[in-house]
Amino acid sequence: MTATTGQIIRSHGRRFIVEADGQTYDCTTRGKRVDFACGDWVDILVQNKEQAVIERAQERRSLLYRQDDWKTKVIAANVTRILFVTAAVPSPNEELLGRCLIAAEAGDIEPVIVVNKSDLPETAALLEKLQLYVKLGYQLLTLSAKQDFEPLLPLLQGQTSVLVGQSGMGKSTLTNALLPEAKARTGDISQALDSGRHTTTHATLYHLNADSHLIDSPGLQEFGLKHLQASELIYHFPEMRPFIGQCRFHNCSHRVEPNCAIMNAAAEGLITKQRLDLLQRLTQELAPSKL
Ligand SMILES: Nc1nc2c(ncn2[C@@H]2O[C@H](COP(=O)(O)OP(=O)(O)O)[C@@H](O)[C@H]2O)c(=O)[nH]1
Ligand SMILES: [Mg+2]
Ligand SMILES: [Zn+2]
Repeated sequence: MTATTGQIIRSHGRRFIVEADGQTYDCTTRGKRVDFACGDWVDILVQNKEQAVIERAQERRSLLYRQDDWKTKVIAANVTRILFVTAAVPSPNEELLGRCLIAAEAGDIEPVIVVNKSDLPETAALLEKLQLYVKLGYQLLTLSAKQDFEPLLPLLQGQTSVLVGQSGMGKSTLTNALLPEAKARTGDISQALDSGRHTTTHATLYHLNADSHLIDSPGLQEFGLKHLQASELIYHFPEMRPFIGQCRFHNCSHRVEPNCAIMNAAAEGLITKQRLDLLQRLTQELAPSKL
């Protein structure tokens, strides 16, 4: 048996495909550990031409989680860029965008809001609504996956990117455009399949070129934020950072306390109501027993 190092390029449940020394190995883990993710660099012990055992993961640049009612699962490691794909149709869910930006800030991953389906006339109204996020300093790119996805290419170069967002926004269409050989499923059938139990923890890493990679995972439509502390949340809201430490109580939950600097700033119009609402909802979610 030989020890070597490789990268997980596919995960489904307990099975991992690792690329190492120009080959791929079907890997199991010691003690049925599942806390490895697509994108992880791992030390493996090669058993034969096809099989290996994952010994350990190397230090990660970042980690993204998926959350369901019961469990948090790691889905993608070492991602450097999150492309949040949205469109005017179907109806976009702004809560998901808000949560995605928190996950990105917390993981020190650069988010880009990709407004797809620019060919649809309803796009103008969506862009107006998203100006809030541009003012907060986030990058926004408008394109049509069907007509012209090229504006995306410079943003992918040199990065390990992941496309996230609600179903129906065009993630698979974009993936297909970028990787014709991937044949990600588009349309209604894929939505049914993607929401199935078995696919949600799947993830695949594709090489766009030697320095640029794309991780595709249906499970990343639902972010896990449970690994965050309620008290650190305001650090992940850029517009709230100037008010850190200015609340009357040092352990302020920014929900009910008098002289809360965050709520005062919202009352003065320096923080929008929807962002304050998001902070308060997340604070309650992350520390329900204390509040
Ligand atoms: N009008 C328009 N429709 C698009 C565009 N990109 C994708 N779609 C359509 O949107 C639907 C959902 O796309 P899909 O890629 O499956 O979305 P996903 O669920 O995010 O992977 C499909 O019917 C696509 O043909 C676009 O740029 N313009
Ligand atoms: Mg899809
Ligand atoms: Zn406060």
